[in-house]
Amino acid sequence: MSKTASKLTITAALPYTNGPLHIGHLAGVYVPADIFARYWRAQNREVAFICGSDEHGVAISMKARNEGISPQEVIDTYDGIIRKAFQDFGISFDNYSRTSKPVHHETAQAFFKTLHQKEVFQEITSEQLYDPEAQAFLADRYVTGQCPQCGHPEAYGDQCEACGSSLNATELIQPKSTLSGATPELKETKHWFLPLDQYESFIDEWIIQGHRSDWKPNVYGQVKSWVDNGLKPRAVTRDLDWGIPVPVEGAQGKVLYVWFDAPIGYISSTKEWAEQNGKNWEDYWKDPQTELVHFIGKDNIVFHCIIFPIMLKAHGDYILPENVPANEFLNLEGKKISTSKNWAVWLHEYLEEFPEQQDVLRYVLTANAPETKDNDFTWKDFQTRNNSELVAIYGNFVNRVLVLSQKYYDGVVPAAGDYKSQDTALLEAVGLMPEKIGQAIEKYRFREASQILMQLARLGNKYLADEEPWKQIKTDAVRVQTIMHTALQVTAALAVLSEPFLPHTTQKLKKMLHLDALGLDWQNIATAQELLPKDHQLGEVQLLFQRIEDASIEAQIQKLETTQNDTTAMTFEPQKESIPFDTFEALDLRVGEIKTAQRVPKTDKLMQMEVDLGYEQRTIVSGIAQHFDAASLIGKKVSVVANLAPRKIRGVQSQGMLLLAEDAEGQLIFMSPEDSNLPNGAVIR
Ligand code: B3M
Ligand code: ZN
Repeated sequence: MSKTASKLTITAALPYTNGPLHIGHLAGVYVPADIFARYWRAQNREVAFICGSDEHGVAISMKARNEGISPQEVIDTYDGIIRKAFQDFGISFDNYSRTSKPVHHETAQAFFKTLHQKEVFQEITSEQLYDPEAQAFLADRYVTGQCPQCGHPEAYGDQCEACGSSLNATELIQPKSTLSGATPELKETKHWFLPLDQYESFIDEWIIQGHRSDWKPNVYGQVKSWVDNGLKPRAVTRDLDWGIPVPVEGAQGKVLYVWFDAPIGYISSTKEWAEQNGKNWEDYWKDPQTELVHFIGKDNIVFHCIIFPIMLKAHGDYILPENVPANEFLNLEGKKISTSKNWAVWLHEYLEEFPEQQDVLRYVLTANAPETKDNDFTWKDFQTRNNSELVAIYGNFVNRVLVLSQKYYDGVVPAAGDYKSQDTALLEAVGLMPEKIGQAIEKYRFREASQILMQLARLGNKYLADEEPWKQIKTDAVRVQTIMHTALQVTAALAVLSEPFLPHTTQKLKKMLHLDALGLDWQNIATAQELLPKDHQLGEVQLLFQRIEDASIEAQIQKLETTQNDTTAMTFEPQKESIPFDTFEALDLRVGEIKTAQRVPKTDKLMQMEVDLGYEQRTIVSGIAQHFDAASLIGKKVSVVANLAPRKIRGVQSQGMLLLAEDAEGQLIFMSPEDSNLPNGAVIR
């Protein structure tokens, strides 16, 4: 069956409504997903491009807590900001819903009930982390600690963003409540666990044995490492007051884990859309002919390749994703994008400073997309690609063709005379473009596809420069008619093939070419040479792109530096709840001296050190190996939390914690005692 005969369900990760969107979101998820959706629609395929706001979870209730407002006020604010950003950037969802809607609550609760009735869950009463100060169980972002997999010092209770691992909070090393800073206690509570371990062979057969050769190596590799490490049961309920109530007996006060409910948000958003458009949502989620593709960032791979597929498999009547082309991360001017440090280019701010230039950002983020490795966005590269590609090649070519057509023929397409070899060579090259661009898009290689499109503009630009109609017009008007007729065909092809990448530009270009009257599609370009027939009336000419000057780039870089260092603009980690003096007194802080240091084998972040406390030597493991080399640590005076209960970290018994802070560049700095004459063991008060 031809690909276009089957339906295609495309999902894009549901953004949390706890903050605005930045360029990393567009580059990682939404622009590639939109190119994919627009492309397949252009092939006349039935597409459901689905997304919505992810409105539960601790990230939102924490934001509400920190700002002293309700979670509902938080989600209403950011749902509006995010929706507008998607509209402004032409992200063409067929439906953008929100998981706070009743349709989603009903869908997620029904899904949970089905699994419950099929006795899929393990109902386990176990000890979970509890904050005695805040009197709350510590789920997900309510607790941080060292990742047991990679040693990242700030892993969350459910996930480590550094290595992507999905965690149970009790696995965290030296956990700490983000509500009060207290060290959590263990307290019994009952949760419903999804027995991922029982579906290990399913995942193994479906992905690993299925040799998903068309899956990106970074995705396939992550899944394989989790299966190799062995899948463990994961709690899919939480003791939280913000979320979807668990719809079964004995679950009072409990809500669905946000990563259980959120992927079901794709289904409820499809339901909502289908109902509004007289369609059957099950055609998009249960028909084995339908293809399902999830667009996400790499930190969401475990949820979309393991947990959600197991939920769908356990439910029994859903299709599974055909592909999950997760992108890596986009950095900004050489550093990780950080919302807490305000090191980001916010979409709503971009549009204030570069009005009507959404396509420039879409193009640059596509041409530079982190498709197989983390990549870097720099304002200089943004300016260069705009000025030397969009303006100097694409825009310049189109503008010259249309201005000359106005000048020579009053904007009416001239008939072609006899073609020369260079004319037919160009038209043949144009005819191959739909296939070349389409193949790249179908393989999720959007960078490559965008450069093939730019190559088309280059060919047109070079043809015009070579043929110099503005010179030949004086001596051979008939030849110039053929040249201009040929060049106009290229502008028509550009207009149609640019649509997935540059939707706003395409609208302008189609208007200038009066293209809508002709109803051209990708197939026309592959086969016909007469895209714009003779006597076709062209429209008003306007510039498609404008140069970006150094000053505006400098201003952006300056703005980044200022807001990053400007304490007023900068958002700090929320200060923790105040603690009674005796909680502080319970801490025993000492001066220590590092005597030996070596990296913990098979980890890239963990350093094992022998620290002299004067009265004894301690073995301490710390996630600092990427910030310091072992040799530089020897002899360093450090501040040590000496009375921390020992913890086993990757097989090493760690007896204490070193105090460090992170500077604005993300570099860890020791909170070292100034005076190195302080004796080891001296108490820090
Ligand atoms: N809300 C995005 C994130 O992890 C998360 C995606 C849900 S997709 C179902 O930032
Ligand atoms: Zn980790």
